[in-house]
Amino acid sequence: MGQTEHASAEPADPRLPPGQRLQRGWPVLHYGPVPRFKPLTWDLQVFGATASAEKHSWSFEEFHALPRVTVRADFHCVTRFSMLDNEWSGVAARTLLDLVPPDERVTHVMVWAEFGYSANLPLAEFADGSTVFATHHDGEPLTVEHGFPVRLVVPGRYAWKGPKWVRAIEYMRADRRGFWEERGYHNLADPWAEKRYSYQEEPGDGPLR
Ligand SMILES: Nc1nc2c(c(=O)[nH]1)N[C@H]1C(S)=C(S)[C@@H](COP(=O)(O)O)O[C@H]1N2
Ligand SMILES: [Mo]
Repeated sequence: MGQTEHASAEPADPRLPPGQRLQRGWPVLHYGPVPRFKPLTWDLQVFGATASAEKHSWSFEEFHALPRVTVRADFHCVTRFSMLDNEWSGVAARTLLDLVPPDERVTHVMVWAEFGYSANLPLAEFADGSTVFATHHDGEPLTVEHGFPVRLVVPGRYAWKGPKWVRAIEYMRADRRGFWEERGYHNLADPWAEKRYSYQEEPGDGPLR
């Protein structure tokens, strides 16, 4: 490749992971229909291997009374678009872990959304301070297409690891694949290492399919 070619190319934004391009505007992307929000029956549950062995659930009002955080983060979809510098506010996953502790054998969580969509995460990634159950984006309440009333945001992973319309968190003592992880996407979903597809997985990256 010649010098001139290099000079004419726009310098890549260092916040863009390999193979990603910038997106203007915010596309809507999901599998299946948009759920209708039912305020009276909506809850957010924690189940599985809790330390107390009990399930926990928050009503819509209770969830909205929890302590809140704001996180600035980039957003990377595996279909190669990225949006930089989003402001998400909501409840830190860390806060939910403190309120409903997992038992000491928990290694992973499954985050469940309406209609059975799910995504698995290592407990450490879930517990990271940047992982947030977001109700707002750039100061505005989420629209229903973008996950109202609450979606998960996991800045260190491709965006499919962030279910929209979250309804439950399952504490797990072993890893298990979520919706896309069962359908050909990489268990780890690290955008910086381009861990996009399950055929790239090394032994130990995830449970067998
Ligand atoms: N419930 C649910 N959440 C989902 C998805 C989905 O299909 N269902 N798709 C994921 C994918 S692949 C992406 S890129 C983002 C897109 O979020 P957006 O529509 O707000 O841009 O949502 C994620 N969360
Ligand atoms: Mo995506």
